[in-house]
Amino acid sequence: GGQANPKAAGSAFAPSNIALCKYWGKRDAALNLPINSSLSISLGDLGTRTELRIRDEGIASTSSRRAVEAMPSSLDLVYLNDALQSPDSSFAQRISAFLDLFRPMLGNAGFEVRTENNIPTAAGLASSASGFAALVMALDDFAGWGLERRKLSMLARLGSGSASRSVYDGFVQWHAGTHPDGSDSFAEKLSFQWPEFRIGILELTDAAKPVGSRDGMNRTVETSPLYRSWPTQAGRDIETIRRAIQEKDFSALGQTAEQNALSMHATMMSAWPPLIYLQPESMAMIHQVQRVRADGLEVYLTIDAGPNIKLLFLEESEADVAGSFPGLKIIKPFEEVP
Ligand code: 2P0
Repeated sequence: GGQANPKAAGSAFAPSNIALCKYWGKRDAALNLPINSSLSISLGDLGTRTELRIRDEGIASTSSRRAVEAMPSSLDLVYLNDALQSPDSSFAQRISAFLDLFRPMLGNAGFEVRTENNIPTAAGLASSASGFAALVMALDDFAGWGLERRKLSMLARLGSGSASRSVYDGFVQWHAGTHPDGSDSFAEKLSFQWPEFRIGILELTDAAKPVGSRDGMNRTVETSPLYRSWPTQAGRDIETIRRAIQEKDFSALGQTAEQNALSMHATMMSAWPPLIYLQPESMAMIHQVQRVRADGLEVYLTIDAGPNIKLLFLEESEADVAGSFPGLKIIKPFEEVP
């Protein structure tokens, strides 16, 4: 019955986020503790909605029931955009491994997890960030824990580092912390609104990235001679970006975010074997951003561990930016909060 505690089902939405000062490198792989603090902007209503219930309770349709009976050995049933995922898939395995952390306190049951992404799952638009944030919040809703945001952020971090930032809207800072147990490594919302802030997403290619972020950052920390300068730069950049947000100094924000992203890519490229996430289309776009900026249009870019480019600009430049970059998807992070 639905009156019992825990609830029959828990559900939550979490936005995706894009870092302006990047998280790159861990000091603890098991707890996802970062070497440097990072700062992001959440993407409003673009993200993940997740629903969670105990498995086998109230399976509605016969087709679902048949699908379930076909895989009796799996503990959890994991759906992504309505499609049941194989328990051998890395997607289902990461979710089940995460749920293992909470199972003992929730009756050791298997779960049915339904997750819907409204962001393109393409390279570089992190769905693990919104995914684990939504999963933790759905668990909290299901179990009736009523955890404070800071705790939700720390739990989401255990699923994926960047997920620690996706439990909030707007600008968010993830404090790296120094404790080996992670008790001071959580994200916090920066209270500044910037309604004119725009993000443009260019999906250049949906080619799967050759190396995931997780292995990529470990390889960078272990082998890149440039990585030793990264924590210092990230520390400087995050302060500059914080100040720029506070003072609404878009030029300072854009310049610092672009330099931060390209510096991260420099550490990736100098790893061995080299990590080159940029594709020819990415390079062409980087040069085009420089060209239009030289022509007086104030637009900056950021790039994650993938080939796609994200543009940063203000509402006043929206028409010109859209004209210069056909196919651009424009996100208004402060106007699309659900
Ligand atoms: C970020 N990225 O700050 C950086 C920039 C990619 C490039 O956080 O191993 O999926 O799960 O902690 O969070 C992607 O890494 O890695 C990421 P894990 P995660 O957004």
